[in-house]
Amino acid sequence: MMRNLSLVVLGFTALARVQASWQFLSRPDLSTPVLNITQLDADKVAPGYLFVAPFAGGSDHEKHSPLQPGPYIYTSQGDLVWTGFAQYFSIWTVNLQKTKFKGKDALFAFQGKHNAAHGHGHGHIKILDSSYRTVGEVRAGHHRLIDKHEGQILDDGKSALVQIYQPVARDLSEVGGDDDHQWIVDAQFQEIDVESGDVLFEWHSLDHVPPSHSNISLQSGQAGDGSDSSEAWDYFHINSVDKDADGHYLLSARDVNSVYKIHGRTGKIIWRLGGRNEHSDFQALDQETSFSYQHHARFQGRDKRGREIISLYDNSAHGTETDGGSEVRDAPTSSGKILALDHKEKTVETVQAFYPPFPLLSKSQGSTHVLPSGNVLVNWGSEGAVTEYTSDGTAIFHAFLDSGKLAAGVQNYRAFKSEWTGRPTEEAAVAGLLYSSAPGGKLVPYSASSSNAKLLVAASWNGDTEVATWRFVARDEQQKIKKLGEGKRKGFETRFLIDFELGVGSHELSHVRAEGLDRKGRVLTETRWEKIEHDRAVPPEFRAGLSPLPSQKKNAQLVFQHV
Ligand SMILES: *[C@@H]1O[C@H](CO)[C@@H](O)[C@H](O)[C@H]1NC(C)=O
Ligand SMILES: CC(=O)N[C@H]1CO[C@H](CO)[C@@H](O)[C@@H]1O
Repeated sequence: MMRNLSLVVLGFTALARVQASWQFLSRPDLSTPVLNITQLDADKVAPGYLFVAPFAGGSDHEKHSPLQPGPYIYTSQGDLVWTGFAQYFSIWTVNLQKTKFKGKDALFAFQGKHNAAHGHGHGHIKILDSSYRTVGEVRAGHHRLIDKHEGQILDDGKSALVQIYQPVARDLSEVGGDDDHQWIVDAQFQEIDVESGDVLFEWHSLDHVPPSHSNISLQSGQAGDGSDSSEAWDYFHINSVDKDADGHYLLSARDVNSVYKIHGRTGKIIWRLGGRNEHSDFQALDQETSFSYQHHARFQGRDKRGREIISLYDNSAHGTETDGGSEVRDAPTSSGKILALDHKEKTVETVQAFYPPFPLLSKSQGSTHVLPSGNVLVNWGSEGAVTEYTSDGTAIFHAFLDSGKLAAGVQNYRAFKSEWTGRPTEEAAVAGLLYSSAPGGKLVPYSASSSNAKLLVAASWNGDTEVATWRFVARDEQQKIKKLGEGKRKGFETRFLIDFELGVGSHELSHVRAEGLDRKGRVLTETRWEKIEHDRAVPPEFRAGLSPLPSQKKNAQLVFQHV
């Protein structure tokens, strides 16, 4: 039984972020990546949140990595908004982004098995509404397995683009194969009717691009040696598919260093843009157009001169995600690129390139998201970092996707920035932790014999973007309710430290509860009554002395302050 506690005064201290395992008092189950933001120009970054899905590169034994790889939403300040780890997406997740589905904002991501050694993954796409409930799933048709690289929800959710890694046995003698080396990947994509699952369009690389165009030979073994279906030679490797208003498709094929525009009815190649590949319909007007092993090609409309604009992520490097295979390096760093194609002159010119603020060269993965504001978010793939730029190529935000000793192995396939309103159906969480205080303001384990106590309260609501204020209440064993106070929401978890003087007052507080209020003071959520814990270890940031408390009159009205 607790001793009588009366509320006296507040405690306050400003805190640095801590280790992943001590992040959230109300959610000790979460060990989410802690972004290491090295640059932030808050006035220039585009509005919206970061959508990422960091995961562990390499083997678990050799490298550290996010402890909970999964889809995440963060603010540009590095505050967690939503973790989709385990509860929403399991196994392995990439390509988290916002879309429109049946007139409403929605999220989607790929979830499936990851085969890092072969650079592919098999699974399906899941669509969540703004309350994070599953509202749709996309699978390939015609007995095909969806690969991880592309997923797009088009036209308000009517159709989806998916890409397929289909091993087939062929005579490969023209490119050095023999009876023991016959397996090749026929890279495919499908447009699927989301509601019915019907295949609306299907395209096969082997019908249009010969294996001899590949930039990674069968003999090199770097894209499979063709010896069996799981070692099928990935001569083409589609890693992105886009669709324009005319109904044509844009393909990025990494292993031919090329981007293709595909006719939306006939499937014929309308044009091909070879980066570092001699098979190209365009003459380069500058050096920077020569990309290789690129990702994420997207249509960006036309410019004033009528040129067709595309964006892409230029890796300029190749290697497997497990560090196996010898690496190709074509440039000092990777970059985001916007290119202009002049169809009259048959030329390609660089509109803007986006170079990393650190020497990042990604052997795999990567994306370039051109935002509505004109800012550009470049995601450095295997290097586990993102940078936002103004349209002239000035870096205004940079973050590594994990921190400290966990940062080393982190990778992220794509990153997006979008505005988002999250109204979770998941329950909000609260914690009430009782400690004693030692001279100098340190928190020490609670002892019933000390003359004071401090109650640390914390609340969070995974995925919520709307709570502006958290209000905390406590109750005693007789169900009598005592208001503790309220204060502004601060990040994913909002914490307050409350000083008590023991032996005064009449409340034997046993449970806490929090209410989340929106900007207009309406209650959006209520946590359950959670038992006040006496035996939780002191969090690291409270083991040192707290900054001195602002002086308050005893029994003055309780004022809440953040810790
Ligand atoms: C953040 O990144 C910078 C640049 O790599 C590094 O020097 C610093 O140690 C990192 N900080 C943390 C907390 O990981
Ligand atoms: C067949 C082909 O286009 N090979 C090219 C592959 O990429 C290198 C640069 O990394 C070029 O030099 C080759 O011509």
